[in-house]
Amino acid sequence: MLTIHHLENSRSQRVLWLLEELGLPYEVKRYERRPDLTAPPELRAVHPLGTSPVLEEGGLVLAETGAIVTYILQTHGRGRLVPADGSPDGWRYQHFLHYAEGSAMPPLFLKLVLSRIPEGAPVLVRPVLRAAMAAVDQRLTKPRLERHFDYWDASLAESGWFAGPEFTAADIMMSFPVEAAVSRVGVGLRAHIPDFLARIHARPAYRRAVERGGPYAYA
Ligand SMILES: N[C@@H](CCC(=O)N[C@@H](CS)C(=O)NCC(=O)O)C(=O)O
Repeated sequence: MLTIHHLENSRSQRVLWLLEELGLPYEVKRYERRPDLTAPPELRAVHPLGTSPVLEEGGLVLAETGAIVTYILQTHGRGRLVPADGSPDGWRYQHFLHYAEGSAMPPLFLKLVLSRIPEGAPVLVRPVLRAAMAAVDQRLTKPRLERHFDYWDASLAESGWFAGPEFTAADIMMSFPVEAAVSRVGVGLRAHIPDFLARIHARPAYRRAVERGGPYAYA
């Protein structure tokens, strides 16, 4: 039996969703965030990185969402949710599988960190820090994020999905950056992004995964 170590309100929601799409049996071990929003120390006992998701099956303990998604699809997927290997859509799929965590999430994470720094500082220095962080955001994060949002919108324009004409696991991987961007930043007037979110949120497997995973602020 597959076990997923799942942190509430986190990117590991995608793994539960993939398992629901494939109709596979699995066990969820849920973890609550600490007040500072970090993962509880018990996750360190599961994997040295102490982050979520982590998959366990047999003797395997695997961290990193993209690797977990690939493992599930290669071991249990029977060819579902992946375009033909080596085809143009297959390479688009590989691109978005890696891009989601490797390129899309870092500026979103930076944005989150910048917004939190002033709140953790003594009250008197907060206004100065707020101004400084806003300047960093304007110069560094905002233009980069705008470029990513344009890229997502253009990528979705053709079929409504990220990797070819069908729904694939690339859409599952991209769901978290898109959800995080819409809820943390707002993506402005980009036609295809809200439509993508509405379609994934309406999928029965997505709804079932949210029920299994518990609190998820982005659904
Ligand atoms: N790139 C990794 C990121 C893992 C990660 O940072 N997970 C977050 C969940 S959103 C986490 O566990 N955060 C809690 C912490 O860092 O203490 C992946 O996709 O698995």
